[in-house]
Amino acid sequence: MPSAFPKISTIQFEGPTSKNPLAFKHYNAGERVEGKTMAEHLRFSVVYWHTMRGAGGDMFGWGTAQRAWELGEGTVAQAQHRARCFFEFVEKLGAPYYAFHDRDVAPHGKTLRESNASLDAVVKVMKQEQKRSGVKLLWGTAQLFVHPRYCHGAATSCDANVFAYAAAQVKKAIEVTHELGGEGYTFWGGREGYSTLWNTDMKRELAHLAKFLHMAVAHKKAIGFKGQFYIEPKPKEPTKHQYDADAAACLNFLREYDLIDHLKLNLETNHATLAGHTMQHEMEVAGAAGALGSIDANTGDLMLGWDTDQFPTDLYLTTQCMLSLLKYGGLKTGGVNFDAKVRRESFEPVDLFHAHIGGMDAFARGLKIAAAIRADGRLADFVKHRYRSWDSGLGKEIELGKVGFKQLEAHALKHGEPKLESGRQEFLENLINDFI
Ligand code: XUL
Ligand code: CO
Repeated sequence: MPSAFPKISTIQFEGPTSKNPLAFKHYNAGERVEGKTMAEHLRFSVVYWHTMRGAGGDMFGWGTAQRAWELGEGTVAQAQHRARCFFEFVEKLGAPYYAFHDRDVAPHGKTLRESNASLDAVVKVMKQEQKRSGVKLLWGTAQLFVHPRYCHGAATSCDANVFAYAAAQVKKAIEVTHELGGEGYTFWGGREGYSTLWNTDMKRELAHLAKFLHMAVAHKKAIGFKGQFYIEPKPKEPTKHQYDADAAACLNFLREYDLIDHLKLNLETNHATLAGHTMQHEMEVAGAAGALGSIDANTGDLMLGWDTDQFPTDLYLTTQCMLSLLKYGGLKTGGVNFDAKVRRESFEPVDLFHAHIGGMDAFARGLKIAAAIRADGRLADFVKHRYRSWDSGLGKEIELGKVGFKQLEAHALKHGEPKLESGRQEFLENLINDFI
């Protein structure tokens, strides 16, 4: 097979002084940080959809991307060829994982049977390519938002026949994920939400979504798939309100419908910011609930209010991500998955390399900075010290549930006005800057 990236060889680590744009300056896969290699901490993953299927089109213009492997045929053979090109990219980049939707690797058929057959034919090639390259599947998912049948949603559609079609599609997607040895499976509710409440029975739709997920859990068990299920929060886009709005909404939904033991969260930076949160906030919400599963690493644009899915290069962002990840014990089945796309103006294949190398280096630096902040200890000591009134005496008794309002009233009457201390935000911001 002719090379899709003939001028590019495997990306090497050359260190911080290198001027080579096609080399890592900070991501050194085998380098150890806090007792694990960078590769083990970061578990980088490339997404099939933006990397191979993103043509750079927007609502004002056609695609711009120059992709020699796009022959415009829409056939299974074409999809198989594209899959081989994808693995060449991931292998040359040196990322250990990838993620895909069923319908971005294989064409939509006229019937479900035909779609499944096309998917099987492409999965066969993906399996061969995984074996050849050593690249593994982080998670699979089903695309339940492109086809017109899903215009009212999939699991939350007003039409039970659509629910059934979506269930059949997800059943197959879980099965091929299992076949490819996937370490997880993600549910992102592409159109699980509403455009207007005038036509929507929200209570019923939410109950249907829960039923759908319970069926998925049952099927997972039935076929012996051991991968982790994730739910991916996003507040809006394409619908005006997506039910999986943010980490807190997802956790509440999972608890209400008795799904909390079966799904963790796959958090995405640009989704967090669309919800009015920072990624660090979302990671702390998930981490505190023991539900921090995986991250879709990208970033938005401060000036734009939509999901721009840009590659992450901001060291404050990656440092915050890595501080939260290290705090909650690191990634297990999840990864740092670049759900990100190059700009419409960055239309050459080499831009795909620049983008991923930059994201990987930014996360490697975030990891090193976070580890240095933790080794220094002043930040953690400050926080610990700030809460010291809870470590003994009254605070400890409150935490242990040994006192009630009566005893607390007696305490307040006896001790009078509490003496507070500064929160020292500016001091801490300066402290963090010493490491960046
Ligand atoms: C959409 C998004 C999806 C999911 C997978 O905003 O993030 O690509 O990650 O369906
Ligand atoms: Co995503």
